[in-house]
Amino acid sequence: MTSLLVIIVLVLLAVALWQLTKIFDLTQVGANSDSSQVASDNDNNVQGYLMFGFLAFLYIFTIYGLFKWGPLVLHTPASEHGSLVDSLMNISWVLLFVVQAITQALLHYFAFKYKGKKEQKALYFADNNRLEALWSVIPAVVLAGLILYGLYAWTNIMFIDDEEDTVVIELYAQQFKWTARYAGPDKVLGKANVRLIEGVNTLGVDLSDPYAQDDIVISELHIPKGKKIHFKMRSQDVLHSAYMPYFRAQMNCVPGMVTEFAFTPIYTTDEYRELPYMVEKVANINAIRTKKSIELVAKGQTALDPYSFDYLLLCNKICGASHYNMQMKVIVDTPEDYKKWLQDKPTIVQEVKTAKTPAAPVDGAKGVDSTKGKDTAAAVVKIAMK
Ligand SMILES: [Cu+2]
Repeated sequence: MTSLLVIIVLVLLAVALWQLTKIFDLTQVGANSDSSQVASDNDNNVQGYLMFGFLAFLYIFTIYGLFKWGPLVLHTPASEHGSLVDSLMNISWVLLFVVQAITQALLHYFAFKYKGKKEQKALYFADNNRLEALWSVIPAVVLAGLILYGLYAWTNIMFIDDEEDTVVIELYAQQFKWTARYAGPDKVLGKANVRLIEGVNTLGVDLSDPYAQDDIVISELHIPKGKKIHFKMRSQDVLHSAYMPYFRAQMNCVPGMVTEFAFTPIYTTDEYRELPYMVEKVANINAIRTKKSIELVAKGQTALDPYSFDYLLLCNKICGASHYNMQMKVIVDTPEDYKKWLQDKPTIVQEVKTAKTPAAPVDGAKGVDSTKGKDTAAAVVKIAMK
């Protein structure tokens, strides 16, 4: 509502200004001024130099942006194929910069050089085959090169060898959370259907499917370093997009179909935290948070917790009101730690069985749930305060 009022006020101000200039023009009638609508040499000169001014603005803003926001781009990739994505991106950037710098300079220089002059007539020619061939062939060759390299990168990244020993994990997207399902030792995910969703079986796993017997459903994603992780994505409701920026991985999650992406992590979470650039980044973030905390405490509010780096699985498709907070922590373990973490996890079949067995009326049993609720409530309050 406030923004609407601001827009209305701005529009009214603009109208008022426009009317004022009209009144000013009227007061000038009869004075010795040039009211002709045809551009004079002087007007053309001004326009010519303004072109150069705009060119300078473009260059200065580009250089400023490079220094100001350049360091914010993603740094060291944490997956095997990540460097391939990065080099494709970097080649595209370099090409864009070079082409942009040359074409903008030429465009604005010629606009200045051939600015209108009295008594000067424009030379007319219908076409020039050599020129047209030149400006068609060069972009065509460059673009074809880029596209071919992109295709080569894409097929390389998307190729999943069925014979290869991979960890198969399902990423289940729904408004607004992620759930992971591990395929277990048989490396095959059991069938699932939305119609089978009931109680703790939140992913609708078909519990009668032999392949589903060893499936494990979990809300925190652990993956082992150095092993290919084969993700299969599903969505319960709308389009989501599984985005793991540090692994240079992104894939849409589409209701009614299974999409896939596979990558091999090359740094454990702990190793990535120790990378010099990350140490520096985290120190910077924490310096900002400390400063903010001092302000918060002065106002009688709670201080912010210090930040530590974690890989995240984010949703990269605007899927609703809480889209911004649709995320899951991804922890890359050493293969040994991963094994240890996974070994005592109950399968979904066991979980459903436990849920169905009538629990003895012990006070503690319900207590667990209520604390969980409190935790979530506390988290919501924290987010709202941020
Ligand atoms: Cu989403």
